[in-house]
Amino acid sequence: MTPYGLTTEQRTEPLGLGETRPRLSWKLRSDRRGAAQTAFRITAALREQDLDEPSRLIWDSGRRMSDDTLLVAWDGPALQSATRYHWRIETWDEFGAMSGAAQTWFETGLLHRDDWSAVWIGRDPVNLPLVDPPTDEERSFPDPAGAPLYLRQSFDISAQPVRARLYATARGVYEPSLNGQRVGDLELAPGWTEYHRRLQYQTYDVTKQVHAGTNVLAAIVADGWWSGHVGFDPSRPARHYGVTPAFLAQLVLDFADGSRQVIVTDGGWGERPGPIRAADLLMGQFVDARRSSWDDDGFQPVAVLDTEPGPLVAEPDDPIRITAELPATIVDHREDRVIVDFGQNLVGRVRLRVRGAEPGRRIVLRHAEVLADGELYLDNLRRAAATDTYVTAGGDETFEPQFTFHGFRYAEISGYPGELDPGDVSARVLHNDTSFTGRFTCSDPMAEQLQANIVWGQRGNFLAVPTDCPQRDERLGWLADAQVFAPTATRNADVSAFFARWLRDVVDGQDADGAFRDVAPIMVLDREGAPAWGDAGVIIPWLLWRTYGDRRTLERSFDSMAAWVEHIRRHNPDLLWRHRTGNSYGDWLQVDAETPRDVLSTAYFAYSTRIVADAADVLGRTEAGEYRALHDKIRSAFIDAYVGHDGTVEGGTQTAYLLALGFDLLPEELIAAAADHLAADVEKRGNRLTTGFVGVPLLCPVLTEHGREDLAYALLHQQEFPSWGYSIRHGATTIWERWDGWTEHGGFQSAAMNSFNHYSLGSVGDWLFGRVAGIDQAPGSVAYKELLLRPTPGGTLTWARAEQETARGLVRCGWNLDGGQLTVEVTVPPGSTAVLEIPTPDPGSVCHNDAPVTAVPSARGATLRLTSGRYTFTATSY
Ligand code: RAM
Repeated sequence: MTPYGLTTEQRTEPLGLGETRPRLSWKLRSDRRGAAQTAFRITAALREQDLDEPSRLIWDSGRRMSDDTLLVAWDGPALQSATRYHWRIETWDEFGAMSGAAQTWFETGLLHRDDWSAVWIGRDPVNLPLVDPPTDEERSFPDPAGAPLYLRQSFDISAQPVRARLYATARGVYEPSLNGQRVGDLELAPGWTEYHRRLQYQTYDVTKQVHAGTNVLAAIVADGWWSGHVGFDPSRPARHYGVTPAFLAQLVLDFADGSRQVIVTDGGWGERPGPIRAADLLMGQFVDARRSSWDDDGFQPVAVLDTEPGPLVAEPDDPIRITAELPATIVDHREDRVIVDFGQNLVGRVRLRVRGAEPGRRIVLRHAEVLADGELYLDNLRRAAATDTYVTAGGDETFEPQFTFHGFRYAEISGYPGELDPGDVSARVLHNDTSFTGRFTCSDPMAEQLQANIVWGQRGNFLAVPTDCPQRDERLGWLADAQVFAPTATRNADVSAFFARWLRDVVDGQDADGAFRDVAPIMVLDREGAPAWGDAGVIIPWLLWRTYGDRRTLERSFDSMAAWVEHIRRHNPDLLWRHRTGNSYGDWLQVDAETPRDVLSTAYFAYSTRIVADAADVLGRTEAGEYRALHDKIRSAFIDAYVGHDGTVEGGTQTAYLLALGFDLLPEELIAAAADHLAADVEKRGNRLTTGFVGVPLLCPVLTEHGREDLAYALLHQQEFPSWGYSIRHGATTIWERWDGWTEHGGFQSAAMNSFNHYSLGSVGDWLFGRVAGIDQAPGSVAYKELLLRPTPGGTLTWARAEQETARGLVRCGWNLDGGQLTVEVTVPPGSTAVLEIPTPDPGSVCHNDAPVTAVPSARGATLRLTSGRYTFTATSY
């Protein structure tokens, strides 16, 4: 049994950590039946080789008799800034034998305010227009704060440092360089947070990029979210945080003799405009390559903007990176323009190679998710120009914008000199670099395409914050979208640190009355959150606890979670949530089935209250009883107001039933009747759904839970409108915002709101893993300690399987039907146990490796209790 996958603060080898008591985790791997950790020991040292020297350890936890593997808090000496710590984990197995060891490191960032001596520099806002502003031709969009800043400073050092770190951030987005070479591989740093509350700095190891002699530290800084266009409000399109971008950096050089030299941003730096004449996240980038980047001419002294570094925090999660590059095919070629297809609706930008153009040729790239009559369909981008322009320098050149991103599958390239070779154009995919380790596969290509569409929606929209969409002038951190999709996201990737970080924005956005907002960071919409939107502030911390065992985030969020529930209670003394519902969106983008808003909101009120009660229990808070009692009262109020004696739920929509059933809001004796009403509605519509964002995550899970997996599968396989299959049949490679984004009968939905890359309706992914393949955890389990494996053959599938890297290790579950035989294969990681339900009409037929096993007959087959290990069972199939 070996430890692997070591993380510090849920990240692999983080550079520049801000937590003063970081939490250490490891996973376990073993093929042995019943493998489990019984004890562990953590040791830490300042140098890797010192881990082998007992006298040089700075921390030794001693052997702790514990099965903990998750988020064990640092208990060594107080951490110093800018220091690398190596730590090793040793584990003991169920026989008490030492079973394995592994090691890793983390490095602290600048932990204290006075570690910073850098000051903010930029262009004096008063003189902005004077410094070579972009011409009308260069600015493809209104209201630029000026061309991006090219900032630089040279410095001399007498020796090669043994260690060099750059700590940097921007008001805007930045790309640092040293001696003409780009530093790091981060994109759109510092990301987007509630900037006036928390601004993230990044840490770079630049030891190999500095040398004895004269060096030049430089950065390009563009508007980004700070001063560029964000959101959809035409009356306030840009400059949400500030008028002009700025830069803050500190380069720390440590020499072999123990001395240290620090280079900081200050009034001695120079600034001038460069080849990037305009750059904006929504609008695009304009590059005039004829202008030189960094030669000595024309640098003016910078303005010192601010001496207080402000609310700086170390970037706590995986940064944005380029994670893939997709090739293009040419789909249309006319005189002066080519349309290329990357085969996938994606988020990122185009990289283009140009050979032998004359200087000054203007190449324009426009981007679209879909084509209409062979041309780019641009209407749904609204105000987002998503246009990149390159003016060639001449020669052999490669263009790729770095301070913008687009949501697109197609690009139109005009002005390209000569014949475009498809090998000279590619799409580069951008997102927060969370590790995608989940897999779902099955015998139905359409269901596999659905899974691919879900994953691509996640990739494209986990960019700085969980966004609703990546292409139009919106791209906001909508709370409901995030909470309905979050369980699915955890299947596909490790999103623990990503969500924990974004939750801080959610909490920062809470108002004095306890209301969360609809979006975080707050942008455009500064009103109280709507039902199912604001509730994300309660649901996601709980999800992170359940999925990853992240108790610290739950603790930090608890008061806000309770305050949200109190906010609702205060304004709704009869416990039906009808007042202060913000911009109540209802079951957003449902089809032809309006769920009464108060049914939806009251259901969510109950659900959030139950979570607060459960969270209080976990945290040992005294409020648990009070919230449980409140939950019971809301539930009674819900039943009195909305539930009929025949199990009907007010409104009678699928979503009304799904909320009542899924959130456990029905009296025991009416559950079966309500489930029948739900099933009848699906059947009456010819196995069609009506659910919007709020209902859809519950749809297949609730049907399956109540014995109607036949209908859940019918919905999965449905290809008529509205369904996932309908969009796939019409070429979707991502999840659409609306079921009717495009239909045969109506063409495109209103361009006023029609994204083809929105993850919300992809929340069915949790069911693909959880029920189709069968990986879930028992109700009270944390971080998949007690697995509930329920492979569920159905529909036209002949096999399905999923793999998921849980916080404790790899879980697998899959099944295969062959003739009359069902084979079930599962992997349970060390330390976890599982309840496996094998769906068979004949529990006596269950065999393990051909030998009969005793399985307990249960309602839906045979139940087995498993310890860790890999198993293959067979049984008679239905
Ligand atoms: C639109 C988007 C978004 C949704 C809001 C209510 O802007 O569809 O995803 O959350 O409306």
